Amino acid sequence: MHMPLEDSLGMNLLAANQYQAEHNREHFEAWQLLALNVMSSPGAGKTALLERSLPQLAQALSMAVLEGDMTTQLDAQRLEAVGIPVVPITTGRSCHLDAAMVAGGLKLLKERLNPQSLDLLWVENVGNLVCPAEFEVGEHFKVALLSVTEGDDKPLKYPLMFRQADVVLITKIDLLPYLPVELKCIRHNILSVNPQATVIEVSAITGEGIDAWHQWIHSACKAALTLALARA
Ligand SMILES: Nc1nc2c(ncn2[C@@H]2O[C@H](COP(=O)(O)OP(=O)(O)OP(=O)(O)O)[C@@H](O)[C@H]2O)c(=O)[nH]1
Ligand SMILES: [Mg+2]
Repeated sequence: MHMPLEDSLGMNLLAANQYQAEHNREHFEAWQLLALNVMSSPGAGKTALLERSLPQLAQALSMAVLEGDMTTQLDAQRLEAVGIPVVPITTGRSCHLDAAMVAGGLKLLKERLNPQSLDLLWVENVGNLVCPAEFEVGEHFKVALLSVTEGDDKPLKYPLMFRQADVVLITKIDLLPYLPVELKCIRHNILSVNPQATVIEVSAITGEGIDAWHQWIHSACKAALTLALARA
């Protein structure tokens, strides 16, 4: 059977990415380091969530961030201000991080610290609800954010992101009183494309739901450690 050229190129690209992603994951496991890939459309609140969460999580976990952005280092600067080591990855024309870019980020991170001293590596992906879902970077879990201002239909219109997510955070719930949107409808649409997803409602402004989110992170760390020990 003949595959159209663009399809076979696309397949090769994804296969090469997958190969590099597995390589990254081998490093994470050797370092006993949990890697989380945080994805959403632009402005859903990825950086704000990290700004809210990292100071509290830092009391128990040693962390670093790989910060993907197309042009600026603005998000990296916001997170450096929180006191967590951040490596900016400028993707240029690419609307997503890929595994090779993350490998490059890891190399820079290793110049600054010993990755074995870390418990948790955050990867904030480029704001985009489509492409980041196609490119694994070696993460253990995918975290997708959907803000209430985006409308309840987004899980149905962009299903891959929500189908692949291990946890979906419905963000900016402090804005619900001002919007013609039903939380239960957003939740229903997420679960209709991914019945296994853990769904947590949060506000980075008021802190509502943040404890439940942190509990999820601590159980993800335990799950990754158990898996690493079982493989060792
Ligand atoms: N009301 C409200 N605003 C929020 C919340 N979280 C984020 N915001 C605001 O939403 C805007 C975008 O937040 P960011 O954290 O920059 O979003 P992001 O997903 O990191 O954006 P990109 O990295 O550009 O894709 C900012 O003005 C935030 O202050 C929230 O929980 N409630
Ligand atoms: Mg951001």
